[in-house]
This record gives sequence, C-alpha cells and structure tokens, in this order.
Amino acid sequence: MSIQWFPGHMAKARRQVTEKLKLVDIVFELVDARIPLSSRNPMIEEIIGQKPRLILINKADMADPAKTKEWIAYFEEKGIKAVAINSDKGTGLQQIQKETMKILSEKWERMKSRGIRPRAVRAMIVGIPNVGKSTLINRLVKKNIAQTGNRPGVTKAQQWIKAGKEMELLDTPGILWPKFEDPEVGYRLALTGAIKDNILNLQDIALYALRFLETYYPDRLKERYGMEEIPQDAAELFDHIGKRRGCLMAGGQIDYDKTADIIVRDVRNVQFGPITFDLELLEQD
Ligand SMILES: Nc1nc2c(ncn2[C@@H]2O[C@H](COP(=O)(O)OP(=O)(O)OP(=O)(O)O)[C@@H](O)[C@H]2O)c(=O)[nH]1
Ligand SMILES: [Mg+2]
Repeated sequence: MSIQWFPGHMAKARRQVTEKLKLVDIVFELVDARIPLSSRNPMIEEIIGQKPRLILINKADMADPAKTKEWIAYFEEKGIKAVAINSDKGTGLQQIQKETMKILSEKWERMKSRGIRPRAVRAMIVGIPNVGKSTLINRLVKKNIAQTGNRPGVTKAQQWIKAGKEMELLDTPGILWPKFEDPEVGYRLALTGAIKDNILNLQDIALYALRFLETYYPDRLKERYGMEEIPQDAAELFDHIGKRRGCLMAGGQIDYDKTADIIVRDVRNVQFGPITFDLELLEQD
C-alpha cells in the first residue's frame, strides 16, 4: 500500500516527543484494541527507551473482549503492563491511576525519603492519529478541554492539561511512521481510521475488509449485505453490495467508490459487531 507521507511533520513530531520526555514521569502509550500491535508505533519504542510506560488499550468496546485479554497477557509477558479502556464511556479509567502509582512507587518513595513532597504525576500521552488520546484526556479531566474528532490529525500541537491534583497530562498530535514493513499493518491502520481517507485507495481497503470478514466472520458479512454465498470475484462482490445499498451511477452502473466508502464506514461503525483484526503476532520487534 503506498501512501504519501510528510517526512517534515514526522521529524517535528519526533523532536517534540523527545524534548518533553525528560519532563514526564511516565508515558501512556495508547493503542487501538482492534489492532493492538499494528497500532504500536515502532518509532515510539525507540524514542521513549527506558522511560516508565503503561499501555492503554483504548476502544475496547469495538474489539473482541477475549482477544483483548490475550493481548493484555502478551504485553505482560513482554514486561509491560497493559490496561483495556473505553475512553468514550469512561470505563477502565480508575485502573490507570492505580497502575501508574504502582509503576512509579519506587520513584515516589525515593522522593519522599529525600523530603520532597508528593506532586502531580506528569504523563505524556502518545499514539497513532485518531486512537482517542484527546478523548481520554477529557475523560480524566472531566471537562472537554482537548479538541476531539472522528478523523486523524485533530490535535495539531502539544498541550499540558491538569487532571485534579494527581495528574498533569500532555496531549500530543498522533504520529505515524514512514513505512509499514508489513502491508497488512497499513491496511489495518487505514481501515480503523488512523490514516486520512483522501490519501487512500478506499476500494483496496474495502476489499481487504471484505476478505477479512469472509475469513473470520462470514455469517456477519452475509447477513449485513443479504448474501446467500460470498462471491469470489471482487467485482461481483462489489456489484452485489453496491446494488443492495443503492450505489448506482447514471446509466445504472455500480459506483464502486461509493460502495467502498459504505463498506469501510460499516466496519468503523461496528456494524459487523466488535472485531479484533490483529489476531496473529505480527513480528514487529
Ligand atoms: N467507541 C469508542 N470511540 C472512542 C473511544 N475513544 C475515543 N473514541 C472516538 O475516537 C475518535 C477520535 O478521538 P480523539 O480523542 O480525537 O483521537 P486522538 O488520538 O486525539 O486523535 P489525533 O488528535 O488526531 O491524533 C472520536 O470520535 C472519539 O469519540 C473509545 O474508547 N471507544
Ligand atoms: Mg487529539
């Protein structure tokens, strides 16, 4: 999958994260529960190094709960604590403070023994575009301070936000990386909304989604688009769905762009039920 990147923006984002790293106690790495591995930025791993970290598996409501449990165990095996949350509804958030204090307990004890009064924990929130960083911050602060939106690239600059006396949170713009080693990663990021639609070939993404559903959730696919059987030919499959959803052009031909748009939107709106796309352990690290 080829995507037009903006290396200048990426370099800037990278520099900004590196600069702020020394100011924070912990990094909250947000990943998307539907793609807990594909949504991890390999660059982040390299930038944050030894800094204490908590993985927050956000949008847990959109993923398969059994798979989310497996991913939590996977991260734990790697020595990183992970917590499943839903920032939209605010579930799982109490765990964040609890796990943060566990991770930082030694540092806090050390500060106490030196007579330094406990202060607010400073946390930097990082993650791919549209993963829910700003939504999480608003939830933790219990106010709509950070701008949010269901498209990538809403947050343009870093911003410190106070959450009570306990935490100071640094909201950051979402960062992607220059090249996806595994093309599946690109498709999954695109499908779940981390990449701007106008630089994508939505027909490719829709076809990727259809084939995934055909493999793992054939009944949900058939039911959604009223199919007895799933056509093997891509054009036939698009024709069926397009006709059914009224995506016709003048002259009665099927509008493939519109059909692709509907399929991708159906996936993003959880019309096939909660789904985890990262099923296998993609070797990224
Ligand atoms: N279903 C569901 N939606 C969520 C959740 N968290 C965030 N969202 C939605 O995801 C979209 C993106 O949220 P933002 O908080 O703007 O994402 P961001 O990571 O700050 O994005 P950028 O600023 O573009 O990097 C919004 O429409 C949120 O309502 C969640 O846990 N579950
Ligand atoms: Mg944001």
